Amino acid sequence: MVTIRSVCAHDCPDQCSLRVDVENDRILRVRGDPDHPFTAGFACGKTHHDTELVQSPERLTTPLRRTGPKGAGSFTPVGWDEALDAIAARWRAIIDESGPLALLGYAYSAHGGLMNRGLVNGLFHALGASRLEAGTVCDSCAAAAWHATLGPVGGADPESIVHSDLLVSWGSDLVTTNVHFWAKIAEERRRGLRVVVIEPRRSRTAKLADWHLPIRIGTDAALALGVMHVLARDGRCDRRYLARRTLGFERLEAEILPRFEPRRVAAITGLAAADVERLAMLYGDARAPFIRLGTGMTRLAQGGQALRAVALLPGVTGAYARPGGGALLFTGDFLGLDTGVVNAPSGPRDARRINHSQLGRALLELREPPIRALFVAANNPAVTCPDAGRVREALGREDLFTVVHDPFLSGTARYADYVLPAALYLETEDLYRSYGSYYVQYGARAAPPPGEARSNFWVAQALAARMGLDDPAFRSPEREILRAMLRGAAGAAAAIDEDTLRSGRPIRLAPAGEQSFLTPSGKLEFYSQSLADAGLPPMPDWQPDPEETREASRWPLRLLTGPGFFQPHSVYAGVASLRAREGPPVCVLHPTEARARDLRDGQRVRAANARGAVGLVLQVSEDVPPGIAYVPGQRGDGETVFGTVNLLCADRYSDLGEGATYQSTWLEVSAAAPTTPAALVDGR
Ligand SMILES: Nc1nc2c(c(=O)[nH]1)N[C@H]1C(S)=C(S)[C@@H](COP(=O)(O)OP(=O)(O)OC[C@H]3O[C@@H](n4cnc5c(=O)[nH]c(N)nc54)[C@H](O)[C@@H]3O)O[C@H]1N2
Ligand SMILES: Nc1nc2c(c(=O)[nH]1)N[C@H]1C(S)=C(S)[C@@H](COP(=O)(O)OP(=O)(O)OC[C@H]3O[C@@H](n4cnc5c(=O)[nH]c(N)nc54)[C@H](O)[C@@H]3O)O[C@H]1N2
Ligand code: SF4
Ligand SMILES: [Mo]
Repeated sequence: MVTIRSVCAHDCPDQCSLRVDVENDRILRVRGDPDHPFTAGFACGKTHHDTELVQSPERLTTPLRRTGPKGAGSFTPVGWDEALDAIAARWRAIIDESGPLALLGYAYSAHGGLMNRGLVNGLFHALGASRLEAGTVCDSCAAAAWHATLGPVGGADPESIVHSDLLVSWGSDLVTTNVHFWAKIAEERRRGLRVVVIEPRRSRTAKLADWHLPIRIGTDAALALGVMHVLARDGRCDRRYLARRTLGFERLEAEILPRFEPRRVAAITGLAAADVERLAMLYGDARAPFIRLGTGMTRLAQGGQALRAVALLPGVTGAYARPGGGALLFTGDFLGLDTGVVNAPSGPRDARRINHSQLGRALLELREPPIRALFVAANNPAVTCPDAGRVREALGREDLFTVVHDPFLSGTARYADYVLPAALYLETEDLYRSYGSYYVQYGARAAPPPGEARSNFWVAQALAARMGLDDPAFRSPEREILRAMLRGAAGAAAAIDEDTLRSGRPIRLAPAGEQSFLTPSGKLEFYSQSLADAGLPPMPDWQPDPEETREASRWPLRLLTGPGFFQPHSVYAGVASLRAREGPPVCVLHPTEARARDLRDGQRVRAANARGAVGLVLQVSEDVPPGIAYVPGQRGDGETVFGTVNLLCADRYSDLGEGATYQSTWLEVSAAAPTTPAALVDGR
């Protein structure tokens, strides 16, 4: 038996270093790496089961060609050469007839490696295809708000929590999605660190907090502005820091803050006015308060304003200047590796861009040229994209040539003309850059993939060869590409020693000193001229959203979306033990809402609105407030009673970053019919 050091490639801020026990090319065990300061010797409850993920009997082992109607899931095995030749021939014909913009191909985040994600995107970049504006289903709203406020810089180092006296988890369920940071927090609590959680439901993290503020969904901007109001009123702002490092606070103070006195903030947020005062006091008193920003508050119509307002708070008290103070959304912008080597090896600088969260609409509506060929890797849009009904309708287009590369027959793969079997990350080697801590690491391949499964990297190179592309990235092995990425590096990455990196040891590259800002002014921007120039509110504010108000008058419940603990999105759907631990796909209602509808815990229910319907199992719990239907994770049709939750969500954009707005969804929940009519399965 040998033990191989690798890196967890799941879409997760922790990016654990892993120890993988392997015998005769078979993975026996996956553990956390004690030699990584952040991983701290344990893998989470999901990845701990990655032996089962890798060895799942549901994995695909050969390429497949469709033999039945789209969506039906009937396929016949074919060889790689046959599949790749057919795909390349079809793409060439489409390019000849309609030009390369008629192609859309991408890899998304289910493999977090810079090469396995980047090279697939590089293939389509080089072909001049339409480009996916990726991340709008996830964090583009949060990122745009952060950028407008601090610029493209990484936030506070999570390891600086050793200097903090207050941790505010704002819109993040850390115990579920950032468990290694939570472990550090737990350690520091013994030393007196206090923990405040701001979030609508009693999440796992909220239950463990010193203080949980059950804020009304979508009102975080009002709370942050209320805290600023109190700090300014009580003379607790750091005026020296404000003058030195920030822009526009006087205007905010004169024009916006007067409207956010605690009584009004209480009415907006559903919290008590005394709680707004108390939060301001706690925050103002803290020497080094650390705010962990989550994307939870941004997945709705006015999410950008929310994150922007909260990210400004440490500027008011000068916490951004102190070790252990400040805010963390992502660390990812810190490195400066030359990722263009894989992402954009050649091809036009600009091409038509397609928003990920409006994928269905783009596939149905775009003209000149319409999208005629789609390639999807490491993403399951038929389940995880908003307005999944429209995505499915589009995937059902007879004239759309679809290829899906996935380790499993995902909901999306069922619609493909060709399905290509993917290797899982433990079967690939790659370079990883964490987005939740300041580490970079090279992960080795622990075992070969089963059957004929192949990595994203391999597929990108094989298709590039058939399409006549000869950029070095399409001809070189991983290690040469790694060298090229380092050669072109600027900033922190320029200091990386290649041999240390290749040895598989994690390398820490954290910024030193106080928080830097890379906005146009070089300061933290309470007032953003760039937002004003784009016709957006230059200062954070909170107003009711007219469309949400209309929806709320039509439907009694609002959708709250959150992370599944053992079933995040759909990537672990092939692990039977994790499915069992997560339990059936649920809709959680407060007892008063269940009683009002005469519904019982454990009963099958139909959650529906004008857009669609999903069949789930009811869980009755006081952990969610009245007026809310909480649906954790995005479980596929094979697991739910029928449908999937994104059939209910519109593809409307958030106020900043054109992100998804899952939580601007209203609905009703009722008893599901004992037998589900087939018409309901697609929710339309
Ligand atoms: N186990 C697990 N781990 C994961 C994932 C997963 O699904 N499961 N997903 C991975 C991915 S892709 C991502 S992007 C990250 C996400 O990680 P984070 O960005 O840290 O967000 P989450 O932990 O998902 O938490 C979002 C929380 O916000 C709360 N929330 C919802 N609306 C509001 C609101 O209006 N205001 C406030 N204050 N809170 C609100 C929700 O109840 C939820 O608990 O996690 C990654 N890790
Ligand atoms: N309602 C609602 N919808 C949401 C969210 C929400 O909070 N609420 N969260 C959103 C967020 S934050 C995100 S990031 C997205 C995530 O959405 P997706 O990107 O669709 O994530 P997954 O469903 O986990 O995984 C996608 C697919 O990648 C496959 N896969 C795994 N590893 C590999 C690999 O190495 N290579 C290839 N080719 N395939 C691989 C998996 O089998 C799976 O089918 O969902 C979004 N959708
Ligand atoms: S915590 Fe995140 S990075 Fe670590 S093993 Fe789990 S999924 Fe992977
Ligand atoms: Mo995400």
